[in-house]
Amino acid sequence: MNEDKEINSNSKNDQLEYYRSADSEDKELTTNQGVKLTEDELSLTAGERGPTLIEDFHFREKMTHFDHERIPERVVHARGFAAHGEFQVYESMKPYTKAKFLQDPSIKTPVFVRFSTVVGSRGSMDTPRDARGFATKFYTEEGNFDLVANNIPVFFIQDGIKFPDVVHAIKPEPHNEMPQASAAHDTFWDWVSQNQETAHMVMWLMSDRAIPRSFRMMEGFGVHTFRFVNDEGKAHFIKFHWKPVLGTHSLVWDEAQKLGGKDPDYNRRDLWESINMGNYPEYELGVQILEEKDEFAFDFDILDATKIWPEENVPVRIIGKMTLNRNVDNVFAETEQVAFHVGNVVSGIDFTNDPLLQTRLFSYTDTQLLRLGGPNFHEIPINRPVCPFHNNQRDGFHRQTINKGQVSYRNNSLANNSPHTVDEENGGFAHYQEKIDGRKIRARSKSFEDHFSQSKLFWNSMSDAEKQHIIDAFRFELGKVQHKPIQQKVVDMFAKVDYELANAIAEKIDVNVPSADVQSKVTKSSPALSQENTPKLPNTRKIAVIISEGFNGVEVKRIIENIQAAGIQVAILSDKLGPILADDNSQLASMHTFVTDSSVVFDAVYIAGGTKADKMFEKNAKMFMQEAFDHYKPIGVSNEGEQWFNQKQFPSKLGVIISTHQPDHFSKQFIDAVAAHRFWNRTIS
Ligand code: HDE
Repeated sequence: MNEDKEINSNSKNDQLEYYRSADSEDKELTTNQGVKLTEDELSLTAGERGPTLIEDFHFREKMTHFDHERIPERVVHARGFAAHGEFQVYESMKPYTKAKFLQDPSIKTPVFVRFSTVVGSRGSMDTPRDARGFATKFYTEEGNFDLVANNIPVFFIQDGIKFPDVVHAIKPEPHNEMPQASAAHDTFWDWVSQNQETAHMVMWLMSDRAIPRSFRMMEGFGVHTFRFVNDEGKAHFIKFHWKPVLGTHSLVWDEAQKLGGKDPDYNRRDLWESINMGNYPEYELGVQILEEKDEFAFDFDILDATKIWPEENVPVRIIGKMTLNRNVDNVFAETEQVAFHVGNVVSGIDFTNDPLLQTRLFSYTDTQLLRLGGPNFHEIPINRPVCPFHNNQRDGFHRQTINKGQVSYRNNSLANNSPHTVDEENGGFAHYQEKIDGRKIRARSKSFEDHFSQSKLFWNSMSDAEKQHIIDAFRFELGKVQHKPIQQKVVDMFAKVDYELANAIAEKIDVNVPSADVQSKVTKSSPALSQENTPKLPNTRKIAVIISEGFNGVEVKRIIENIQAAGIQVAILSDKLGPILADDNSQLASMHTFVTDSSVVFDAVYIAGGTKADKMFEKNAKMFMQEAFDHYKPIGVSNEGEQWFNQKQFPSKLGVIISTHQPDHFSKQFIDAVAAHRFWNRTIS
């Protein structure tokens, strides 16, 4: 397949088309053997009230297949959602890498991206406090390159031999399998306090990064240091970044928890609907590039996955863009069966001695052998490269390819020693010839010992609101811990980051005030780490417009037109579904009610009013408004909505846009407020 074809953005879709089942509509029902069936709802019995007969091959086949429908979920990152898209480099990266998909700006490489939470089971909610996986498979002309990234740039541990331990500690506790999809329990915090290299990642985990508003609004990080190698064999150290065009935005913790019940599919629905509407998520690919001579130029070790390279010291160079433009046809076939592997690299991209990276190189194939049932999972359509592949591997469970010929070994003379190897100049992968000289030893370099300087850098970089969110998150998580000594040890640990932080936690969880003199002395900050400094755009945000009968038809419709023109999605909400009559006898169709939806599924609310609004507002809108207000969301009010809002005496008007009966002026202010995302400095009580 695809033996001689050039790769383009449709290559993967074309390949998948070959495997798509024919549409079943109007087709005859058959068994898997193709036997046409006369009946599908009654099993074969001896008499109408008699025993069921084992010769019923149809029943046996149907039930057997059903009985075997499940495969093991991923041991981590079990809950995920994916989409197809394309990647295009902005300018040739030839000086740094020979990877073909990074050479030519006119080439569109097909990609498949799976986003995930880490800890929860496959059926858990989308919005727990957790890191998010952001795994991309690039189907390049030289083979698949997998960038298996997270939305947090550092990891809990420095050496992958501890991965089973940290995962056991954070997953539900084994004796009672609680809590689901949450770090807020004793074993996790016990582990944190016993393994202080976790400090930096835990700071990120307690921050707003761990509750993203949307998969479309989060960054991605390759975490490890990789290498780019050019066609002269020269290498650079690099780190990969994804930067969402819409900026990096987060939920409020209370909102995230409520969404877990109101819409557990919140993030996947957002991705699915956005792509269906043509609001294609876009991410720019960035790389931080370091000369090999600068390997030791920093006060951290560049091989340590608990460290970032601050963007202010090593700028992120934006090199291309990925657009997700197609939803999957079948979640199991594509999203569930996709197998990413950090070891899937192409010529021009290579590894480093980061000990965390090295252990990942073992784990991914190993886990997929079990999950996907044997060594041929590269043949599953979603995993197949779009370029040709030939070797002497044969057989195994679920082999699809019918390899022709007598020979399945090298060296051979019977088939001209085919398939033949390829030299480096012609695209053969040659591992970077790093000189290694050392003793076999179980020890870690002293350059990995500082766990607190970058934790403090992160803390220093947060806005006041972001700092408060981190404090609140620690109070929540540690407040759920049952063992006092664990709470105390964690507070003492984070006193090494920042005294104010640790003290603020201690004060609410009934443990001793930590020592003031152990905190990190770092005073630097990195503005790139704060979400305050992210792009802020109104596009694709979802707004509830609340109306009742008798609303101001001319004004409301004008405002809706304006906000839609800014790319905002409008959901008309009332106390009933169907047409709602305006004061000028025009109407708008309500597709949402206070029963079907709550404020947490919207980014902002516009209370337009209506002559019959009073009763409806008093009964239903009160909760809706209060919640939107407490989640710092933009609020627009006009007409009866305004009167009603004023009666409620909310403690702040920050982020509340009040109509001046100049709809265009109001729209502009409201659109700006929506772009601002949240008004964190609003006084909410
Ligand atoms: Fe993974 N990780 N991981 N991980 N990881 C898996 O592979 C592992 C790490 C990441 O959507 C597993 O197929 C080890 C860092 C993503 O299918 C498993 C270590 C980063 C996904 C595994 C790490 C990641 C996985 C489970 C420490 C960010 C989901 C199922 C050395 C750079 C991919 C599977 C998808 C999945 C092992 C740490 C990202 C068990 C041993 C750091 C996005 O193989």
